[in-house]
Amino acid sequence: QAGEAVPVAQRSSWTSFLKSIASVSGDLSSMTAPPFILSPISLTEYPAYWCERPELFAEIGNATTSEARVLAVLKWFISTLKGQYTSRNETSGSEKKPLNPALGELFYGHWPDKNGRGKTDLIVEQVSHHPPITAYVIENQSKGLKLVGHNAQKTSFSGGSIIVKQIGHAVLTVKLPSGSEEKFLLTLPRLRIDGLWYGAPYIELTEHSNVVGDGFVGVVEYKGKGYFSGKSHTFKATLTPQPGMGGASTKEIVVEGLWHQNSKIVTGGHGPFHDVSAPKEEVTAVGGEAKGEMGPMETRKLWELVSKGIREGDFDTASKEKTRIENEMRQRRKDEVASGTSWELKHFTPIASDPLYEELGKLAKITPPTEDAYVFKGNWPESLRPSN
Ligand code: CLR
Repeated sequence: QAGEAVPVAQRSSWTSFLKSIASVSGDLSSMTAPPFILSPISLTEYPAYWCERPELFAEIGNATTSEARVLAVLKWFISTLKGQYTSRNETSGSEKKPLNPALGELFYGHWPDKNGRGKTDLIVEQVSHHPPITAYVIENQSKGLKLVGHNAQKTSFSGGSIIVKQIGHAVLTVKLPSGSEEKFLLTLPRLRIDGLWYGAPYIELTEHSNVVGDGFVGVVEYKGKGYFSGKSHTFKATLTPQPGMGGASTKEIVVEGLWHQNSKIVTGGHGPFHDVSAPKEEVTAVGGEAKGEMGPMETRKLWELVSKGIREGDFDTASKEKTRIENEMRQRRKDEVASGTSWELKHFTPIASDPLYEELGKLAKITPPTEDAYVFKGNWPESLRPSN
């Protein structure tokens, strides 16, 4: 029955929400949804999903050959998918609609050093509000690893599902002991959000994404229920060495499995590959101001009362506070226009085309051939890098 998981009092507003999704395509982020589907967490917190297995990230820095390195990158990448795409179902019963970040919204955090893996730091900044674009940097300085990326979404409605095309990419820079650098380009899968009719949305990954670098072109293909293995969350990753790109190896490597469980190498080697049955490790949020305090644009401070309202079921307060913030932001934009100024980003500088995306993208025939990017300014807050 329609709306089975929807509280009875919210069924008609859920139906009209679905109708408006079907008619408005592009950007769902600013659409008003019924309370039961609201998440108290802003999209600026989502980049933390990239590092919830910090030891796998650190392992990339320990690899000593191209092949070992690209395998470590792939293993870390695949191991983030469970957190990125199924964790809301586990913590709140279904996919939820995150808070739509304000321009300049910030999130800072870290994962502590443990068992020699080194400390990993995170900065996130909302670099555009309309359309919503989130930029992030994750760095493990002691292992010479830095991930810089941004993401946005284009949504459409098809066959009762929301189709989310992810726009954006990430570049992982690995500093080698020799002093030279190896760079990897990562692109993102397409999402299909099913279960809408019942009010219990969940994500399936579709199409493919790429991991390109160190002499290898990697393609990760995603399939859901009803496709070749018949199971949800199936993937197949193929790493193809590029002749003349330095990779000493010439053999293709294929990995197959379920991204939310485990996988194995089936060609070019054998044995278990990734396994995400062990619990992940959430980021420790820190304030970016003096003494680790949170400034007014830091996500947990900015949305404090909205989140509290959503968590406690006080949707009146949540909605009043949300309107107050949105009006404040609108006023800020008006003032900027009036004074001929514009909002200055704190941690990132936009560039119209990322040369590395073009160079590595060409190898994997990634479309579009060029994409913009956000370059990290290198300014870590004192609370994350006391030595600065
Ligand atoms: C953001 C980038 C992360 C991975 C990720 C996971 C879930 C995605 C989210 C991204 C973007 C926003 C998203 C969300 C799932 C639902 C939500 C697509 C890609 C949309 C805007 C909300 C739809 C509303 C229904 C749940 C009712 O690395």
